[in-house]
Amino acid sequence: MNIKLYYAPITCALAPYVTLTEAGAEFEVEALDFKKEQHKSPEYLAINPKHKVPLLIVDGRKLTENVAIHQWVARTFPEAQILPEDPWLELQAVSMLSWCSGGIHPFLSRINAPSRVCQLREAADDIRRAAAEAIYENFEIADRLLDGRDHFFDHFTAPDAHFFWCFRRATQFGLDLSPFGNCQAHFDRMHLRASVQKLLAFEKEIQTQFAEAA
Ligand SMILES: N[C@@H](CCC(=O)N[C@@H](CS)C(=O)NCC(=O)O)C(=O)O
Repeated sequence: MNIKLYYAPITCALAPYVTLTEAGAEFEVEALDFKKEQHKSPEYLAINPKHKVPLLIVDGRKLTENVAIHQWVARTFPEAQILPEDPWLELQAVSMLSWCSGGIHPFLSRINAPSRVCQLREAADDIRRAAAEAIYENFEIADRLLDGRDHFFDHFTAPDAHFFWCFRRATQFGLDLSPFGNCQAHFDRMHLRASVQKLLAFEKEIQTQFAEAA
């Protein structure tokens, strides 16, 4: 099986990098330089008109969206238990992935680029403030879910990887995350995983390559 992950540093494509690694999958990574707008190049648009990462290509077939990609990883490498085995818990995990993707990520995107929501420059601070409030509300929920637990479920699963990315992105925006001690502890624990260490080393390597080529 030939697996290729289209990825860019910092982005939510970090999450499937982690789940594929946790699953023991052999995969190739195609890193895009967003600063050079490689995700909007005609070549990439021809593969993925959404101009987003992650994109997974499996034996020539394309799969976009984190929620679907993690499920593919879970089904393809069942022994890795990337999603809980129990059908109800599995759906709870899919629900959490959708929450990360649809309920948290869009607010992170607004903080990163308020002009995508409103072109008025004077609106930018308000958009960021409202998005930060939504992030805090969501992290409060996550903090309660993680109370007394190492992971969202009884072992590492895809929502841990996806939420790890959400929390990491929030740390990069200088938000006050101090009220979310359980999320912070989860974030610290995730850093100890071999998959995350591999990812962070890979990210650094790619960022260095991109900086040298700039
Ligand atoms: N719902 C998608 C979101 C993917 C997404 O928004 N990716 C961002 C990076 S975090 C991206 O590629 N943005 C580039 C763009 O929108 O042009 C998923 O969860 O896979």
